[in-house]
Amino acid sequence: MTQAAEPIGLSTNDGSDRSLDRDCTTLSRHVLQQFQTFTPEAQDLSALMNRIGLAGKLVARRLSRAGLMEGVLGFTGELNVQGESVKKMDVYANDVFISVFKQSGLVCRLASEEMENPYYIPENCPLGRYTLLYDPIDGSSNTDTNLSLGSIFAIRQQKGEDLDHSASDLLASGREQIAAGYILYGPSTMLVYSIGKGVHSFTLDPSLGEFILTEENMRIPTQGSVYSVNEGNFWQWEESFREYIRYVHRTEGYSARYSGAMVSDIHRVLVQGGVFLYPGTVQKPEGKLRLLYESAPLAFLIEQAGGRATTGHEDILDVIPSKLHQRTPLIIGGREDVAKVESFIQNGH
Ligand code: P6P
Repeated sequence: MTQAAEPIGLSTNDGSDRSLDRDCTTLSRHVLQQFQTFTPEAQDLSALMNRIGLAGKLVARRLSRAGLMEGVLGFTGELNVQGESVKKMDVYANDVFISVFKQSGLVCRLASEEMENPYYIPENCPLGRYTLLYDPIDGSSNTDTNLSLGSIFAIRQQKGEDLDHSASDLLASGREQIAAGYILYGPSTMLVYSIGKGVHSFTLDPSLGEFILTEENMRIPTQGSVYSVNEGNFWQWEESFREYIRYVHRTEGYSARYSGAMVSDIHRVLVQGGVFLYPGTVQKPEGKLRLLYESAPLAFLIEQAGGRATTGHEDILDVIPSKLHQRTPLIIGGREDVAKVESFIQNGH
């Protein structure tokens, strides 16, 4: 007599239904679960995150084939608004984020490291009340060497009509962000995000073409062994930062990790604990990293995970920029690790 098939929906011995449920916990579903409602705002953010996921998939696909295709790697020969040489991947990824939001009715404006002024998607304005701020490829120096890279994003609610396209409402503190996160293009492609209800990570399952929930409510260790900084800049820093580096050099238990892509280094700090820092220099006290689409989104995320992010004198999320591409010093990580760096600054070393 043959064994009757298990009724669908009941858990089976191997827990296969549980894995089915996990495989169905996609990004868009998870956002709705976070809201525990289906209001228009919840639906909007769910659709927004789904499109950011699509952008991540398109960039990941391009990166995975970069060595096999013409015209993917290398420089364009142009300089961006930051005066930096532009990689072909920078341009491609920048265009991807614009394309995924066309005909979405969601995002009216996109502000990017690669564009001097925000890009408007006319068909979405004024209906679309959201603005996407993003660094399409963070760590583009790693593109031609097959090392980890990232994309960083933040979502803000448009304030006012912005009829003159000045986007002046974007010059506001990071506490105005309604969502933020990053995509990490590494051995696997991960998307980590928060809508202010904790930090959650997803892993791209290429066989499904979906980001599947990996970890919910991530918490950064308050203290870790990793310090992540480009020590090649040692002699350009203020003395307090040199004193901190001398401290970790002579103190047992610290390890230096630095990849050249902030998303990769900060993901390590989120998972294992520690601190990432990019101080200003005597010549450029404002630092290298940008506030609105690099430091503020990452600060939002790390604070949601129980960590801290500061300029050394002020919480990153409290800084109100005077210009779109404003730069900032950044110290970000576990509470105790950030406090240790601050102690050298406050003691006026
Ligand atoms: P440096 C990449 O260009 C980036 O913005 C961050 O991702 C990275 O941490 C940093 O700059 C690297 O800068 O000066 O150490 O090469």
